Amino acid sequence: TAPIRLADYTPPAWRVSDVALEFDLGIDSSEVTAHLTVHSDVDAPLRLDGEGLELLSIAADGAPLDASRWRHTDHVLEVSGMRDGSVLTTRVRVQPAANTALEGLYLSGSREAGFLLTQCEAEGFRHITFFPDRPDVLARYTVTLRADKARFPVLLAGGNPDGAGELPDGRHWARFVDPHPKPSYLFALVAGRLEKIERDYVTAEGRAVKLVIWSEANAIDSCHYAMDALERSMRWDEQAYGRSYDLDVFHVVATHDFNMGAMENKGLNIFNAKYLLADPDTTTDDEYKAVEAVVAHEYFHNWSGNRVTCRDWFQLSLKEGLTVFREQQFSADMNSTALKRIEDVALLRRAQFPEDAGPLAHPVRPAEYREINNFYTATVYEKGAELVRMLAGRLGTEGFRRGMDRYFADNDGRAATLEDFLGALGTANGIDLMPYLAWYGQSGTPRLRARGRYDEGTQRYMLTLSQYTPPSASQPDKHAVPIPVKLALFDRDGNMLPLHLDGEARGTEAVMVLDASERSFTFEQVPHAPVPSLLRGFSAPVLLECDYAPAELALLLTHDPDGFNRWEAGQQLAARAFDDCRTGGAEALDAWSGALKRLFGEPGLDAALLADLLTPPGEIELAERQEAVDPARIHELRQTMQSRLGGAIGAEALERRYRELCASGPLVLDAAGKARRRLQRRVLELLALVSVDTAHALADAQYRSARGMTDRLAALGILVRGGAAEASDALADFRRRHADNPLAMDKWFAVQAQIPGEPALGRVQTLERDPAFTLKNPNRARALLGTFASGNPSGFHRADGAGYRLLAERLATLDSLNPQIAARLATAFNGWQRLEPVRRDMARQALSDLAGRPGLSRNLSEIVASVLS
Ligand code: HT7
Ligand code: ZN
Repeated sequence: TAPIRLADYTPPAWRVSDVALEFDLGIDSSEVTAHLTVHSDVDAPLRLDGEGLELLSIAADGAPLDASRWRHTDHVLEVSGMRDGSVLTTRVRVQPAANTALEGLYLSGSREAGFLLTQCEAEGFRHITFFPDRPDVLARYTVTLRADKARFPVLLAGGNPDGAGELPDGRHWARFVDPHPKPSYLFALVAGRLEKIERDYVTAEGRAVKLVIWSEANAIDSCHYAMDALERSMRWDEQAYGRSYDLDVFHVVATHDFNMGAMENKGLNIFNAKYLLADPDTTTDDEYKAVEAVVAHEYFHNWSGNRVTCRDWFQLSLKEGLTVFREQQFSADMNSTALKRIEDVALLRRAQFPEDAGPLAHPVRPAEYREINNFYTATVYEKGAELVRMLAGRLGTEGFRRGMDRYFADNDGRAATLEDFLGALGTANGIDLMPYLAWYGQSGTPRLRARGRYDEGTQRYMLTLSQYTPPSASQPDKHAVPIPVKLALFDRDGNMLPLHLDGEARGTEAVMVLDASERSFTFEQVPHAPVPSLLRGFSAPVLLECDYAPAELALLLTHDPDGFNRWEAGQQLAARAFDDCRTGGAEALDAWSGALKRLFGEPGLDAALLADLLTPPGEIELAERQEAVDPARIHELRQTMQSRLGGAIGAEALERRYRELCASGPLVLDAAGKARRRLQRRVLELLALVSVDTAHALADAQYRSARGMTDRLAALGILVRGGAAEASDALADFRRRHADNPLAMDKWFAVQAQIPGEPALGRVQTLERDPAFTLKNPNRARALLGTFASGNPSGFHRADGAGYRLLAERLATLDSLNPQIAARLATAFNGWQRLEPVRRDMARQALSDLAGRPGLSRNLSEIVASVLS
């Protein structure tokens, strides 16, 4: 298929003002009647999208349509002779139980006990009925659901309830009206046997709202945390952005069968159960945070995405980047600003930087795509959020709020573009932000070079900043982008120096904007050669290149008052320590382990921050800095550097600290409890590298006495990844204990898929034969195959290529069931060109074999072709 291009955008020839949908729901067969009131002022046929629909009838303004007036080809229904204001009625049949792609109307769970639901973003609505399925067609929806009452007692759709009643033959109906015009991708329905919890909420504007969370009966007690998170999110959006909820009901539904994390359908959010259900026995601390974050993210879409939507899918980051940023702000406010920033930057480096450095690189606003589902990427989400953060930083808190108010006011009820966004932010502040558009149109991570020169005679420090973005195949000439560099200068005792720039005192922290290829900034009244702390708070998504001496990084790691910057200095130093392990050097390794040993003994240092400081960059990030990547060697060297750290701190000190951190009493889910568990886990991991038997005995004891999933899974991971003798009993116990809980069982599969090195493949193959494994469930497929391929570099990248062949085989099978999931898992091959030659050849062979298979989906073939290019 030919690519769809941003440059070819044209407004829709036909608009739809009102949609009345009627569903006669059944598991094997559902009938959908759609009445579309259509409008146009041009003389063109009405073209509607539709895929996999059995057309039963078609009429215009109540009269059956003559066959000469319509044509149904492949994926399009074309109708001629429609007038402005006419109503087109189509009736189609779809088959929910046969829908394994989980796009459109499908069945979650078993035929006997499962429920029906929809997923429409990005282009699922065309699998439900004929419609101009594009985000710039906004319509008012009235939805009537009819179904057997015993099998489908609960009937839900987006919008406000507008009546319900009984029908003959044990059937019933329910109607919903959404007063807010919306694009088709925000349509949703749910029908089945579900339980609920409810809460009353009154918005800042005085609207009484019923909040309802639905799940299958056995999970309803695990919905309370999400309800609290939802209420916190609603309050926060009122306070931080002045945005209130705008319907009388807000429904949220959990499903175990979902392609992504969650979906912000207007008034009817649908969640992957992984991001909604939470209880201490099966949910880790990190997962609790993820539930809070995803609940908030989907809720925040109600304004950034729903009230103001996207003109076309090229603008996806307009809603996703902005909403990720809003969630980041919320999570920082609810928890810890420094820890949240560390988490987000670590994610960016682990997921987005590699994407931006390889054949899958694309701009935050791509210029073209074949399959839009392949563009829900770390670049669109995470880098997109970083771009909003830069804009917010440029405008300051008040200016950004002013700009956002303007954006929402000007674009409410519209399908907007990134130009609309930058325009509103800029206009509200009298600033031209359009230079930032360059960030949206260019792929690749810019390199930021920093060189400092101190002149003792004049007491001046000149900092020269320059930028460079490596060319890519589709963009051989990259342009300079505006890079805000927040910085501070430290003296040799670790104190921040006052900044004097251009004769002006600027406090101790300032932002320099590098708006060209190179610029120099001269600081005056600098008493000694300073140590610059650059890019504070990660003020721009770039790769910093600065020739720090290890001692300078150790100084920042030890003294920077800001938790994030401390961590950042530690990460840079750790990367250098890794190089020492590779080359036999010692300077950085000693500086890193020495500084951390001192911090380990420092009273009062936040336990969670210390845990993060003690964690070097992951194997994926370390591989990014290398040529001819050998993942097994990287794993080995990272283990070595960590054992050097463990050795520097000392087994005795580690064990002592571990025992101090072991809690007695009930499980507490507050920040202190989470921090303690995080550090306890890290300390035990380090101990396992210097005193393995002691650590395994402690892990075994921890597994058995654990009061919650965080401690239980941490212990299990240490035993399983460390190849401990105790591992198999612990795994058997875990399975017995959690056999009925799919989310816990996903962890059981995932933890085993993380076994490092050669043995991982055999374990994965054994687990594939486990009765609890199925490729049909995305969470299960991701837990085993996704963790193996994307989360276990030394296991997946076996030197004999068997990991590549296994993945390629499974992708072919998975593609026939669920192309979205197959395509996503295939991104594990990204970066194969940078592998050492033996692995590179085998990865290429596996990919070429896969590419040569007949009948691959558009989703998978696009990823495979891009990765191979
Ligand atoms: N906006 C949602 C995207 C999404 C999605 C996209 C493609 C296929 C399935 C999907 N499920 C959800 C999620 C979000 O960013 O909030
Ligand atoms: Zn989103």
